[in-house]
Formats: sequence, structure tokens, C-alpha cells
Amino acid sequence: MLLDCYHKGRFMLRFETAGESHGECLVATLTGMPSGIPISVAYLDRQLWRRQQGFGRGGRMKIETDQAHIVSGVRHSQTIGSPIALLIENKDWKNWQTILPVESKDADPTKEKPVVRPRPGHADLPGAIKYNYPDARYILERASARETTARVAAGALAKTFLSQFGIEVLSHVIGIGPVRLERPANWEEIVALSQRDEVLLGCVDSETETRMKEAVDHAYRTGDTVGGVFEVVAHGLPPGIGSHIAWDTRLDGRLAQAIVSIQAVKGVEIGDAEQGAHAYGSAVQDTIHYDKGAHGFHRGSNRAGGLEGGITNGEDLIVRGFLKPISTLRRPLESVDLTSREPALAAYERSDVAVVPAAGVIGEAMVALVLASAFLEKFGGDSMLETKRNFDGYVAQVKNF
Ligand code: EPS
Repeated sequence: MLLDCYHKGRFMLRFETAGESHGECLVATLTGMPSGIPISVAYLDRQLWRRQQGFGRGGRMKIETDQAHIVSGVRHSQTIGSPIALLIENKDWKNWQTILPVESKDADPTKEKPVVRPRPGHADLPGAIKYNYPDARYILERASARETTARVAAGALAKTFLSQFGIEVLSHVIGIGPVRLERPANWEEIVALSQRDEVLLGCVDSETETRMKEAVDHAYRTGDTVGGVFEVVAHGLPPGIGSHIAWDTRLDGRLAQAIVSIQAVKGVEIGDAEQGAHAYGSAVQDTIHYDKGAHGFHRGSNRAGGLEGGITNGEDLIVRGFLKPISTLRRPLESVDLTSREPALAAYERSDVAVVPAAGVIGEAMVALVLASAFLEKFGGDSMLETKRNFDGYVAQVKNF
């Protein structure tokens, strides 16, 4: 399906990642960006830093300092239209070179680290069965959320592109375990949060954030893990991105796929979907208003999360991701030993306890990649000059609608 769309030229932006948790590096490629987008490696690295933050991250974050090493597609600080490829080093690789070597001749069999007691909730068991391995080592290496480093780097390129049109994508945390943010956050608060150099749990309300920390502390103390909810907001979008005409052009569906593809995310919500399902229509739809002076429509509320019929309506786009607690528990659950087939406690390997703020940053990247693709599908352009001309023409058309 996806390939079919590429062939029809429908999806303008192609994005792929490669790499494993304890391999040499992560890799991302992004194909379809127009030429002339100003690129700052420092900005990419700041997004990678944001992904590493948050109370509840594991020991690995002390080993790694993620940095994007761009190897193609950018010259003299600008995109040149060719595929962008970038690498992010795994500093931990030096400790795994003989455990997971590319060639068997470089292996040290005494150092093997098979994972034979699959973790409930992890890709370990279905992956081992599907790829026909007696243990889950190779499965967890790729299933690992370490892969999201590459997503965030590519997403930072998409965010840079969107920012050229006044569109910004950010996130914040609205739930950790049983603790929820009980009030709406405004855009200025979310921007201020993204500029902080110290990140606790990524919540705009400090009293709620303190209670969120208590929930993570409880998980630490009891050898447990805890999930939560992040909210991604895209600000400054024009109406008309995405389309109602087919199931796979609807932006809501594409965003849902992008968000649920993030490790540990089990659910997605656009606007106030859950609340709306329990209410009557009159309390759910966003009333329509027109400002004659500004020549623009606006809404009395934004429960739709900026999307109607899979098309942006000019309000902020609001997408939430629901994370289950991480499946690697220090106090492990019942499982089965794959070698003996006897009951056994699940494997424990160094891990995180809570990752909701990091997942929010990954959510931003995924939303930005989907939006950048849908944006290019609408406006096209091989150079920024061309894309901007097309965009400006459309904005003028909308003003005169
Ligand atoms: C990591 C995410 C988690 C970390 C990982 C780095 O991955 P996983 O989904 O496999 O639990 O635990 O670090 C390790 C695997 C490790 O060796 O500590 C990330 O986001 O970078």
C-alpha cells in the first residue's frame, strides 16, 4: 500500500530508519525535501537532547550523548534536494562489539547474551517465534525505543521545514500513571516548557508535575514501571492540509498510525475524542465564527483537535499518545524459559521506568514528518522558492475565500 502510494507520487516524503539498540549507530534517511531549507545541526542535537530527558530514564542515558551526523543531502547549512542521510552513534557499541558483531569471526562466544525468558508486553516472544530464533536477543535489539533517536533527528528536519511556514510542533505531558493534568495548557506554556534546560516530567503545571514525580518514585521503589499520556500540538497550520477524499489521505488516520507506531504507545486520541464519545453532539462540535476584519474563520472551541474530515481547519492540531508502562520490570512477571519450557520469571535488562516526556518529543517528530509530507503533497516544489510561492498563493486564495 505504502509503496503503491509512493509510485503514484502521493506521499511526497519518504522516511526510514535502521539501526539496533547496541549496534554501531542509528541511521535515518529522508527523501523528498525541497532544496534551500536552512539546517542547523545544533537544532537537531537539541531535539535529540530533549528526547534523552525526563525523570525515570535508565542508566543508558548517562552513557549516550546523542548527536546527529549528517552525511548527505545538506551542504553549506542548506538542503540540496537529494536524500538526507544521518547517523547517530551508539557510544555503548564499544561494550557490545564482540557480543553482537557483524561477522562471526569477530565474536566472543563466552560473551553471548541470549534472552530466553521473554518479557510479557514486549516484542520478545512474538518476534522470536516469527523470525525463528531460539532467543529474543536480535528481536529486542530492533524493537528497542533506542530506534526513536533516528525518528527524532529526521523529525527535526521536518520541523525545520514546517517552521519556514510559521508552523511549530511541540509536546507536553498530561498524564503519568494515575496523575493527570486537570486544566488545559496554552501554547505559550508549551513553548516555555520546550526551552527549559532541566526537564522533570514535561508538565506545564508544577504542582501536577510534583505529583507525577511521586508516581514515578513509587514505580522505582517497587521495581515497577509507569506509563502515561503526552499531547502533541501543531500551531500555525493553515486550513486545508490532508483530505477527506480517501481513507489514506485523511490526516487523522495518518497521524494515528504515526503515533501508535511509537514503542509502548497503545492508543491515540485526536482532540477530545474520548470525552466526545460519551457526550451529545451539541456539546462536542466546535461552533463556527467569522471575523470580517481579519477575513478569517475561527471556532468557539477546539474539541475536534484542529481536524474535520481529515483536513486541518486552521485551529491547533492536537494529538495524544497513550503509553502503557514499559514492559521491562525489575520485579519481573511470570514467563516461560524458551530453552526448558519451564515456568520462569521474565528477563530483566537495564531499562527505563517512565519515558512519557521522551515519547512526547518522539510524537512531535512523527507528527512533523506526517505534516511535512501532507504539506508537500499539497504545495509541491523542488526548491523552497517554489514551495513558498505555491504556499503564499494558497494563503492569499484562502484570505479571499
Ligand atoms: C533507549 C530506550 C530504552 C533503553 C535503551 C535506550 O530501550 P528499550 O526500549 O530497549 O528499553 O533502555 O537503553 C538500553 C537498551 C540499555 O542498554 O540501557 C533510548 O531511548 O535511547
